[in-house]
Amino acid sequence: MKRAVCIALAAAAPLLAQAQETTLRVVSAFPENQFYVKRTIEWIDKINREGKGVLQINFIGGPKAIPTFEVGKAVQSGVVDIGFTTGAFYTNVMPEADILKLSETSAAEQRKNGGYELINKIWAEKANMRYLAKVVEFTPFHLYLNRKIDKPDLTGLKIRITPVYREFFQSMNASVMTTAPGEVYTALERGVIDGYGWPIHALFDLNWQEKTKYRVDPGFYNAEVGLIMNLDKYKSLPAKAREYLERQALAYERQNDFWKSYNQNEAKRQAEAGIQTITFDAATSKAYVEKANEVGWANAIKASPQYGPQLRKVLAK
Ligand code: 173
Repeated sequence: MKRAVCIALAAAAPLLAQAQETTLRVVSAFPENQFYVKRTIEWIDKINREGKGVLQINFIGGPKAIPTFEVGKAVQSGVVDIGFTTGAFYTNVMPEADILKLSETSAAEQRKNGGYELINKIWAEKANMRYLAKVVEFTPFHLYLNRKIDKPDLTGLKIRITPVYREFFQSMNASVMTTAPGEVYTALERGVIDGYGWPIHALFDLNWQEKTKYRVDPGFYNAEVGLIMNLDKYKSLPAKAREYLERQALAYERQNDFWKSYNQNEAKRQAEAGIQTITFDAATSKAYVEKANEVGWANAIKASPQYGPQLRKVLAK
């Protein structure tokens, strides 16, 4: 009898170990053919290789699985565990999400100056989320156009936006239209828009260089792409799985210097593809960037009188 119990326990041991392994479901708000997503899938592959028996991640897909602007809600409600997205795509969960674009301090600095804790306080309280890591930064946004301008005036132009650019482009009299990245190519092809806001990089991933004539320099703000997780799921993880996930997320974030050289090369590629730059005189350029920041913070504080000013302390320099 005793022996039988021993044998039964021995047989169950691997099953018990397996029961400790957690599997998380991840979706991307960016199209799967974007380099961002490929890089994230490589990160997931590494997690799965090294995390056997502890943590596995199942990549569900891009906007075909969950539409770009619904990923935040899916993470908030726990329909998925983790979202790969940017704050501008989940302002329908909380307006604070889009404020991260105003970061002048780096993710590494925000881990030290209280920024990371503040972000997680807000994300937990208002969105039922844990902000795991920022994995794109050091990346300005630009205005791309198919019509030439000689001053920062967009009167009569229809520009594709997300919340990132709305108030800034409207302050230059643009008429604006919000779309997910996956719809920009067709809008350009059909001439529905005269331009769009987008980072300095990742144009080629979606072939937009084929339909783009000009880039306005300088850029403004600082693109943020991150990994957000359902807070209940995060809290329910076994300690070992949570530590492992956090370690891997931090290791991914620590590679962000990668974007500095990548972006230089992307600007070069744009020039080689025939995209011309539109620049203004020095005073106008300076005013352009200052206006972006002014409009950005004014809107952030209006949208979140409670947290806008607190975020400013840790994000601005
Ligand atoms: O333009 C966008 O779709 C957008 O808001 C964004 C934000 C961060 C990275 C890439 C795009």
